[in-house]
Amino acid sequence: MSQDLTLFGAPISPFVRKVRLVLAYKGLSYEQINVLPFAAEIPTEFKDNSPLGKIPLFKTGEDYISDSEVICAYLEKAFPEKPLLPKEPLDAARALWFSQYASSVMVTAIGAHLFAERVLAPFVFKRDPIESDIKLALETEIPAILNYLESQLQSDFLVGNALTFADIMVGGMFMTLHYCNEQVDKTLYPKVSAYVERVHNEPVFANIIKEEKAMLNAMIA
Ligand SMILES: N[C@@H](CCC(=O)N[C@@H](CS)C(=O)NCC(=O)O)C(=O)O
Repeated sequence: MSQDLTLFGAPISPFVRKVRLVLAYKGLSYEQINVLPFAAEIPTEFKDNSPLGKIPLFKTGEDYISDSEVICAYLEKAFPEKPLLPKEPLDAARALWFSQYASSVMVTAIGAHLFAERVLAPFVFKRDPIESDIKLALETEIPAILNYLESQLQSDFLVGNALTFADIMVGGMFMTLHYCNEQVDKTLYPKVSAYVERVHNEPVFANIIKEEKAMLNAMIA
């Protein structure tokens, strides 16, 4: 590889996970520096080079890039082998749409309302969960997401017949759902349930799921 790559962030963040999945899929090696934005100790290099203080931050050579979508766009251009953005313009738009949808709607419901309250609140933040957020996620927001995805799935993957940025981010959010001990109901959402199983069995996902599960178990022990 021609230049050093460094990823700053905590793998359990869905935005950091997205970049880790893309790096792994493209077969790129990199250094990982753990940064938790709310921790007492934040590395100076991260503070000095992350304008919004959010993870992930990425370093390529001597340059820094913020925001997971932007980092992924960079990786796709810099390392075009094993593409994750379809060539056909409308397919590319659809892949980016699902990535956006997962980064906004799914992160709010599954990440902020369910995972943060059911897992992070008791085990990391050491406070009582906000039960109304969990209820909102489970009874309203997540069913709406599953209905939408069920209506959109037409083949093995969200766009065409190959893994794209859409599956990277959507599949990643289903990892978070599983960490909350929730599964997709096979009877109500047969296409989504089969899709999640298929994507999570892709080698790139299977390896990262194994790594993250070990980290999560250590975190909540
Ligand atoms: N749009 C950003 C969102 C990144 C983000 O919100 N990361 C969260 C962790 S999951 C964070 O760093 N939060 C700290 C903060 O908002 O100060 C991206 O895609 O990278």
